[in-house]
Amino acid sequence: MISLKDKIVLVTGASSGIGKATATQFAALGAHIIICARRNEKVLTLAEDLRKKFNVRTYAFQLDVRNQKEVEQSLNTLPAEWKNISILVNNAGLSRGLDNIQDAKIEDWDEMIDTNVKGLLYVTRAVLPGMVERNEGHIINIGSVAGHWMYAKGNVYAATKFAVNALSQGIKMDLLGTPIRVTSIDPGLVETEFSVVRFRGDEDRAKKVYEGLTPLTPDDIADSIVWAATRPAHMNVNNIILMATDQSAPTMVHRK
Ligand code: NDP
Ligand code: 8X3
Repeated sequence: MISLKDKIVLVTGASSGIGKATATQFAALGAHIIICARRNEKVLTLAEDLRKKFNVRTYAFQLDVRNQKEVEQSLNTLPAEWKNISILVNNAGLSRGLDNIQDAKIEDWDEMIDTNVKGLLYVTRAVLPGMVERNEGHIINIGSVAGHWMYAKGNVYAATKFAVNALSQGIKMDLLGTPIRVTSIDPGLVETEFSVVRFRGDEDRAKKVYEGLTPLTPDDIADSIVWAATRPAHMNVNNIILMATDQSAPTMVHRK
């Protein structure tokens, strides 16, 4: 097992849900944590909490992963003590809407593609050269069961997660011969702000997604991320698909 003590871990989209739980679990194991999201207050507060609770160093900043210049600028100008990122968790992502393709809003497509695919690429492109230079690193992408199974009206969101799956495979191929590892963690239903964001603040509609079933929790996903990150160096966890016991496919769920 690899120790996480004093490793530098960057988690994108850490203001909520899976990203927040992941940053917390890495800090609990002694890693120093870089976190970012658009809601700066939330990442600043989390950074402060983790520093106090786990006695690790933390560094938080505002970042919209869709803005390539901002991504490049913020990651290329990290203070020297933060430059050697060992683990990158590409978690920032979202879904917008649940509509038939013929009715969907073009801006929803743009937002999902720009965040889930292009944002992940921009952050990876900014961090990976340092890993290659130091001959050390692990890229962990958050995909989805929607990157393995289509579902009606999941069209563009699922397409972005199929793309994440393809990128995880492709990045691993491009890094063959280096010790850098690449993992895709692909969850089913996890209760976070995900559905509130998908339905643009409609809390009632969001709650219905998880009604009568026991969804996964952000900590369930963080556990699997930490597990993949702590395997011995010769072992690459390519992909973990996780579902609630009450789920068998994206829209096939058991409700009490
Ligand atoms: P949340 O909505 O709770 O968290 C999403 C995080 O992504 C927030 O911190 C948000 O921060 C950040 N984010 C969104 N857009 C941007 C952006 N443009 N720039 C920077 N950060 C951004 O949802 P989850 O925790 O559930 O989602 C995390 C990941 O898990 C996503 O990739 C999602 O697709 C994936 N996933 C979620 C599942 C679920 O059922 N919940 C299942 C499978 C995968 P902010 O708004 O402050 O920028
Ligand atoms: C989120 C899970 O099933 O809503 O990636 O697409 S699902």
